[in-house]
Amino acid sequence: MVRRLVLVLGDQLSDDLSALREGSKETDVVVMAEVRAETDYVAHHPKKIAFLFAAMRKHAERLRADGWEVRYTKLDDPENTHSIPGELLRAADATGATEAIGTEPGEFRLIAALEDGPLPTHLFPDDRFLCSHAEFEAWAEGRKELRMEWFYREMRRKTGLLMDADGKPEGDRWNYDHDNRKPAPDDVSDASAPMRFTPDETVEEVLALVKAQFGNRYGSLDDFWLGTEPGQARRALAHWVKHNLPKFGDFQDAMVTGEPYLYHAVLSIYMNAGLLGWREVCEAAVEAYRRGEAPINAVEGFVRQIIGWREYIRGVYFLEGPNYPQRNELGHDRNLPEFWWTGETDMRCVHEAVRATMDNAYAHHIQRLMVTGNFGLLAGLDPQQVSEWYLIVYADAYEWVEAPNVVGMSQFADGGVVASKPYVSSGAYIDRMSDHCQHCAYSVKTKVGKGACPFNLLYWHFLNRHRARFEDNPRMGNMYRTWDRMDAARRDAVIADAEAWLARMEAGERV
Ligand code: FAD
Ligand code: DLZ
Ligand code: SF4
Repeated sequence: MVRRLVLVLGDQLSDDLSALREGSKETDVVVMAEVRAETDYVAHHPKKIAFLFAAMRKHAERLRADGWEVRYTKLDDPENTHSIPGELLRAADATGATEAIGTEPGEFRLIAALEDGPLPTHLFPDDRFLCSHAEFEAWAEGRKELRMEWFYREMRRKTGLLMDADGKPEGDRWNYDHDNRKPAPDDVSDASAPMRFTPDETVEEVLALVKAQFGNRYGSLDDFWLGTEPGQARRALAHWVKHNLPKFGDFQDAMVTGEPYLYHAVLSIYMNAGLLGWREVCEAAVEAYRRGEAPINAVEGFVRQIIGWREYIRGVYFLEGPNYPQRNELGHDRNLPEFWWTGETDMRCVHEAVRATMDNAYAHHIQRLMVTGNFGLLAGLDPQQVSEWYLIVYADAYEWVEAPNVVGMSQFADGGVVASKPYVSSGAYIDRMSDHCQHCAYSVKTKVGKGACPFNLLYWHFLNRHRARFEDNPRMGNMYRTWDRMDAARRDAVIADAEAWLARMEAGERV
């Protein structure tokens, strides 16, 4: 029998992986490697690296216990070539293997490196997802617009999740989003923080390595509490279903100072690395609904995020191809301001989101979309710099999921593949959904002049500078009519104030 290498990447830590299914414990050798090419292609948050390395080391042990021969390279191994193709080649030399197999990586960059690498490597589809590339392509074929809602209904039918015996959606409605927009509650004392895990020996060893090698990077390594094995991820899921799922729907779009997680699941970190699968996560939520422990709006909303949004986003990444992350349809080119890295800004909402991100390698969806994302789009930041920032700072970020969310949904740089209109809002939205404005140096009620909230100024600046593109969009007509009703002197003052504010930001002043 030919001896082959079976590559398992850092975000492929699932027991049921196509490459492992295709490999043979009798003849093949699993290769796993901690390498600089992966830690440094962008300067990932140290917590993300620590989480992955610890989870990788434990996965290697599980595979060994399961009867696999595993060649595992630690980052500080003096022989480490520091690239995945390099480690495959070294393993081939050592074992006599002449070819490798793997599961398709979630980034075009790494797919190309493996396909063009020195060792013949065959990649099998990543069937840990519900929707294959071919199925998504077939769904997208001939459609003028790739609306997530229609895709989601297909996935509901396909899985049978929240469907009744007649093939109708549970409760006769496909989507309960309308019920899921409650503003920040006054009291969130019942929101439970995600389940925390005390670092064990493996995690401690990795934390020391990451501190020594990546300690100077953006992001804090302190207070590491993430789970790093499937059993822990499952306990975190059960904990969230019990404590927070019931309120997840109601307050999905809310933001509260000092509550970085609110009722969110904090499960994408585990799911994207392979420690949890879409089915068990959805089933845990649906079972809570069946037991009468969580309402339909919460459970449907959650299931939609997983079999709808998550699968749709991945479908778009692979459908649109390797150039997708480079798109810049709005021609935005402003550099990222320093406060995206430090949180040092008078904008309370941005400060909260950036500080939480630095501390936890996590921010919830509405902070990502309506605070930092919204700001980036309004201020005309270069979408590639914005995208790189998101890839660096979040522990759940891999390009397949990060790029369509950032370049597409949040920055509209794909020209409307993911979003039918740009996700822009003035300060009023943030004020309605959060308590941040109450603690802010700016005044959200002030639209122009001294102390005006920058989101108010930049909102009109954005609409004004992109008028030719958006004024005929039926969902944006109202915005332009409101703008046109303002008297000309006020419009000029808003634009002048917005430009002065942007100039101060670009000059590096505290804004
Ligand atoms: P919850 O809010 O509790 O949602 C439950 C689950 O639904 C998540 O765990 C996730 O698996 C899934 N989900 C929800 N929305 C999306 C979505 N739009 N795309 C994919 N999955 C989704 N998600 C990532 O996993 N990685 C990223 O790099 C990432 N970057 C983002 C960047 C921007 C600008 C935006 C607007 C969204 C991004 N998202 C990303 C989607 C979403 O914000 C995160 O999945 C979510 O915040 C993760 O936290 P949670 O587990 O507490 O999610
Ligand atoms: C994100 C990441 C990091 C930081 N380090 C490694 C690593 O050292 N070894 C590895 O196999 N994978 C790592 N990863 C995950 C890969 O970057 C990921 O597989 C690709 O980005 C494709 O999704
Ligand atoms: Fe953010 Fe404006 Fe509110 Fe300040 S006033 S928190 S900048 S929306």
